[in-house]
Amino acid sequence: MSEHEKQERVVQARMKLRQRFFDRIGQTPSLADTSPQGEGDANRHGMPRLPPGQYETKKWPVLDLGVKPEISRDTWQLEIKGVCEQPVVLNWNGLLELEVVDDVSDFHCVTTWSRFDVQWRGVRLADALALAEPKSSGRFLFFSSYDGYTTNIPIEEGLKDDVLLVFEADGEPLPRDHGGPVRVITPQLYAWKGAKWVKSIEIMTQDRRGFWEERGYSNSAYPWREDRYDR
Ligand SMILES: Nc1nc2c(c(=O)[nH]1)N[C@H]1C(S)=C(S)[C@@H](COP(=O)(O)O)O[C@H]1N2
Ligand SMILES: [Mo]
Repeated sequence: MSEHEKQERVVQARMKLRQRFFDRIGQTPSLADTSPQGEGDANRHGMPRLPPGQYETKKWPVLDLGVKPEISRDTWQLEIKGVCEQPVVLNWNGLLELEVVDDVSDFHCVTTWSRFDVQWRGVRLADALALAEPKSSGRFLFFSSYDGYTTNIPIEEGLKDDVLLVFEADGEPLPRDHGGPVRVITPQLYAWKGAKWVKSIEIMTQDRRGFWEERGYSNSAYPWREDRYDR
C-alpha cells in the first residue's frame, strides 16, 4: 500500500467513525438527559459544573490499585485490536504523529471529589481508533492497563471530542502516579472509565465489564444522575 493509499484509508475510517458517532450518540446518557442534575453554571456540554454528590477539590488525589507500573515513553506501547481492519501498535513516536490537542476539562471521581479545569495535552482517542479502522460491528471498547486494571465503554463514548490519550497535565509530563506516560480521560463519565498506563484497547462486538464494573460499579458511569453503582 502506498503512503497515499494509507492516508486515504485512515481518512475514510475517520469519516465512517464520525458518521457512526452522529448516528448513535443520541443514546449516550450525556445527550439523552434533558435535565442533568448538579450545581453551578453549565459546562460546555450543557451539564451543571458540579455533578450531584460531588465536591470540588483543588488537590489531585491519586486513585488506583496500588501497583504503579514504571514505563518510560520509550518503552510504552498501546495495542489497538479486535474487531477492526488494521490492528495497530502505537509507540510514543506513533502517538505524536497524530494531531496533538490541548484541552481543559473537569475530572469527576466516583469517591465524590471533582477537580475542575485540568489542562490536558494529548491526542484524541477517536484519531487513534481510526488508525485501526474499526468495523461497524465493533461497538464496545475494553481497555487494559500495565497494572492489570481494565475498564469498558461503548465506542461512541470513546469518540467524544474530549476523550483523550493524555501525556501532559497542567503543563507537565503526566506523572507516573496519574498514569504516565499515557492514560485515557473520559470527562463526561466518572474517572474510573479512564485507564491510567493504558496498554491495549480491544474493539468488541459485545460489552465486557472491567475491573470495577465487575465489582458492582455502574456500567454506564454517568455523573449527572449519580449513576455510581449497580444494585
Ligand atoms: N490503570 C488504572 N487506571 C485507573 C485506575 C487504576 O487503578 N488503574 N483507577 C481509576 C480510578 S477509580 C480513578 S478515580 C482514576 C484516578 O486517576 P488519578 O489517580 O489520576 O486521580 O483513574 C482510574 N484509572
Ligand atoms: Mo475512582
